[in-house]
Amino acid sequence: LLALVAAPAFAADNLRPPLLLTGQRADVQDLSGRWTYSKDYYRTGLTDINGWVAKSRMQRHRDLDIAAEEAKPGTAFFEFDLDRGPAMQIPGAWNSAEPELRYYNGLIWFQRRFDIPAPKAGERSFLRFEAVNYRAYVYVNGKEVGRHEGGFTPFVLEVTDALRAQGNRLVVGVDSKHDAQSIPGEITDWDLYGGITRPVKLIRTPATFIDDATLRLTDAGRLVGSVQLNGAQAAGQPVNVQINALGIKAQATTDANGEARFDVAAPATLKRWTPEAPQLYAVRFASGTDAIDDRMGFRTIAVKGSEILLNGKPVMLRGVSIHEEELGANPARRLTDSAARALLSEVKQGLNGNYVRLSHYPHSETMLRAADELGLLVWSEIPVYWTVDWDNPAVLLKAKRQQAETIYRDRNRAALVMWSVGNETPVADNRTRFHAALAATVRELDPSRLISAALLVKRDGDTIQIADPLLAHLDVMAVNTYAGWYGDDKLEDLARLKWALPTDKPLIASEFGADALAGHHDGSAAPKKWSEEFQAAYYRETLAMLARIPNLRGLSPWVLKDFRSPRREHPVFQNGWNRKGLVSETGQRKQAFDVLAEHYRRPN
Ligand code: GCB
Repeated sequence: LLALVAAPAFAADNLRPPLLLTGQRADVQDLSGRWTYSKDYYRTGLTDINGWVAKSRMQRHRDLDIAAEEAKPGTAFFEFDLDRGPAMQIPGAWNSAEPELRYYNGLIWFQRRFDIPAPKAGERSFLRFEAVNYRAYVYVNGKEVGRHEGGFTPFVLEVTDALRAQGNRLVVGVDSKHDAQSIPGEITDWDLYGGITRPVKLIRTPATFIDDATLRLTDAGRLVGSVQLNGAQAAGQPVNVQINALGIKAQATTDANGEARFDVAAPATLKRWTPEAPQLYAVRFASGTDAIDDRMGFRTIAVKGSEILLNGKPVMLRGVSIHEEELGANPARRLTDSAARALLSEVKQGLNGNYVRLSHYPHSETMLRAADELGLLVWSEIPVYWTVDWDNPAVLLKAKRQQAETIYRDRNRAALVMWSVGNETPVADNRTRFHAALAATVRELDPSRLISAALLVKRDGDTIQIADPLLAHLDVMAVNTYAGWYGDDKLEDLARLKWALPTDKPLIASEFGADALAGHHDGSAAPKKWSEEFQAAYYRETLAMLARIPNLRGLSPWVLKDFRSPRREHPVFQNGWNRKGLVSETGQRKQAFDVLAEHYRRPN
């Protein structure tokens, strides 16, 4: 008998993502800390290849005290014991936790034991995972409570009936393996860190609770939003939204689906959020039995002709691309608030920036909240990167679901102005259909923000073009250009290159860059690649070339910090790192940093 213990059947075809993605709640138990783990290279804990007893002796999710079983008279026999396993800090990627796991790519089981306070009558409990890379199989006290696919988006599972007062056993199988049907696919130019990379929280709610709440400023000067209740008493309930600093208290009643809508005039005292003055307001959404708090800014964003308009005024995006990787010699994909602020402060204060491209996947909520507070406009991207299985509807659905989870999580962040539906995907009909469908989903779920994608350029002699039908679906053009680094152009050739753009939409140079090893110098008249001098000269020439494009409205060169990439194996200069950072992995600034900072200091 070939028994698949856990066939990979993930959530249904439903873009309404799980619950509780937004806002801050009162009754939350943080499950961060030391989790034990057990490696499962052959996935024996998930599959019983031929019906042998291997199944029970290797299934890590079982709710068993193995030491006690072994102490009993008899022949107890197990080949794991998560209660006595090694431990690592969660959240955090395993690649950085243990040298032997640096390039581990596969399944690892994690366990966290915890107690809970006695539940009040009718109370419900949910586990909220902020990110597990890439697939998660979740068990509570031996019972499967859910699965999730997608390494950068949150998911929530109800565990009300699975919990007990003491000694809860939460076991999560984490499979980092990417494949032809995953998003992203198997090959990326970054480290596909595996693990429970963002916090896990146990949330307790009343029987009927606020599942989702949103509010935003419209071009017509209205504050519009909604509250969604979940539970048996969701219909016909009074709810309100309150902003004390603005004297706002708006009431509404939920409809048969538990949803209530708000639409009130924004008072004249409202200070709009801008990068220069990132005003946030304490907002409280309340129902009869529940309340959530948030800190939110209000602004508008639009495109008119070649202009990007922030609060109705043209804005030039002065930024840089960043990966979600903390500063340090052994970074983990885990971002504390201070790690996020350290990266963003380099953009804001160091580079004189007002913008970040959070590439190539949704970054943690911590990063978005830090951008809201520090005053940096944000581009958020879905990891449809290079190539995925364009013709497979199940893969498109995965992309849409990741996009929906990100939108519901982040739509209350004023900093976030643009959704990118992909990066450097080669032009072809099936690929364009895929992206167009994804863009349509974004428009439907969040019509208030701009849509873009980082496209590839086409070279015709000395002319650079964008020949991409996807442009018709985008508000803002964005291109990655590496003339002078990849390819045959010399730096002095860049002055000759002409840009022939197909539309007058605003253009963002979403990437350009060159590698340099921090501290590696070449003071000659024609510095060689890998030196700080070459990188600085490349920046000067590229910035001069881009400045000649009339509809250029933004820059996010590649990249703020050197980042881990297993494809980069030059033994002198790379050793597993992409060296296009303006700072080294530990934060040492290279010469090009000052070139860009100086460029951003000049008036637009
Ligand atoms: C790109 C990719 C980015 C790479 C970069 C590079 O175009 O979008 O993910 O890391 O080039 O360094 O080659």
